[in-house]
Amino acid sequence: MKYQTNLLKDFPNNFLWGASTSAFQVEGAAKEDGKGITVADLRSQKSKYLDTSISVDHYHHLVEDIKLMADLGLKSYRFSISWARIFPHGNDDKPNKKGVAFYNRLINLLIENKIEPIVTIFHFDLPQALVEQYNGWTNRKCVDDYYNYAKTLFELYGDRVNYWLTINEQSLLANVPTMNGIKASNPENLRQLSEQSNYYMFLAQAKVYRLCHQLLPKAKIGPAVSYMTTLPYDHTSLDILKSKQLEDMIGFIDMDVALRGELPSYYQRYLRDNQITLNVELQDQEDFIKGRADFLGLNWYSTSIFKLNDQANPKMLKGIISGVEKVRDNRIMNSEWDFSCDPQGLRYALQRVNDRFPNIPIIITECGWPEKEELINGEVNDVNRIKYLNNHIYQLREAIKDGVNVISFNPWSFLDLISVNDGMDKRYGLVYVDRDNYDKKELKRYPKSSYYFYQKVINTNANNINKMI
Ligand code: BGP
Repeated sequence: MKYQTNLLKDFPNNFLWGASTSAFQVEGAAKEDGKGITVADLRSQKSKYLDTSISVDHYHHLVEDIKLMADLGLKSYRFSISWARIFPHGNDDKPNKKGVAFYNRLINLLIENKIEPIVTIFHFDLPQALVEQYNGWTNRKCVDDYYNYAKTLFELYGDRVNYWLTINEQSLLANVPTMNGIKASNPENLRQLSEQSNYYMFLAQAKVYRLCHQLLPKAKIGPAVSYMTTLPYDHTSLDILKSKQLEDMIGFIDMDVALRGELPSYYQRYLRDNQITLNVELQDQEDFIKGRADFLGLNWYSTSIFKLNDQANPKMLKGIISGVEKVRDNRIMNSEWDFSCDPQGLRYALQRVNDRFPNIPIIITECGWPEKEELINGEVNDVNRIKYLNNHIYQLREAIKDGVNVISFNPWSFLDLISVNDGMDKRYGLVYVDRDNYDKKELKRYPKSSYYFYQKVINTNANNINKMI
């Protein structure tokens, strides 16, 4: 008898080719139809660029934007629901009808166009009222409020939504606590508060995984995790250990808790070494054991190479792992914002995740290339983005051939949107939106060259991609 492998040779026919956005970065209408103010709204008001009051006005361009998605041929669309559009204060007695209606329209339009909704429950935009009531995620009450919000979404939209993402990039929220609006009277207390909030976010998700399985047995749910490929600059054991620590503490931690149902030992050690004690309750353990994710959403953009440097202490890593600096590999294409284009890094990352959690279904929830762009005669010829997409999709197929169970690819972003730190200067979209940081212009939409390239990818199930370019 001959051994026959059952590994796939290519993208499966039901592969979900999608695209991605998040509410505050596209919707605008920040104070319309009863929506409450969020931490993201306040944070953007302080930015030197534009704020979220208009963003790219997706709220008022819904039909047009979904027509563009349908023409592109999208099979899935990953977007987030704004908590404060459903519950303006985060925990109101009743949901806000107009907010509920907006997402009903959005989801119905997607379904009419045979586009699978992939819904993020919480993407960086905590209702500000919860910060004012009890300092947001630092308080156990936030677990209950998130649970109730998620339950409301399952009841409202669960008949049409099969894929749910619980929290976007929790490790970023834990490492940059201002993203969650956390206030500390004493700055030295910030790390303690931030880790407590990290714990509550883990707990809230565990409870919501379980709830989703109870209420919506056919639906699948998982976290949207930030995971970059982390490589050591030098190849001494010391460097490799440091690189592994970074990978564990920034990338794997969210996956480990979601799939193994406990705080990993490397994180417990970090808490102990930093004299951080968490408030836990007996019942929590059962919640963690019984609430596990079905798949992993991965936000993967690029590879980072780290070099040991005692003096270096990049802001995001502060308090977690200091003493490393990021080094650029000039042999490959690098964007202005220190993102490298390293497609093999994606294949490697997927292999590492698959090694740790064999055969876990993976949805690429974000992956994209930022550029400063201008409209020239109604066109944007974004050749670097095409190169990025082509080569990453090529390597994605290689990962599938390796046996990694990737079921969906949702590049960031469907249309230009406001970047978390760089406003409209840093564009990722397949569709250009004609506005800049200072002038909202007419907010007209123009498909870029990458839109037409990706359309062909979807139409041919990536048969048009047969070499790296
Ligand atoms: C991820 C976020 C997105 C998006 C993206 C690009 O971390 O989930 O919301 O913003 O990164 O980052 P930036 O906007 O900083 O360019």
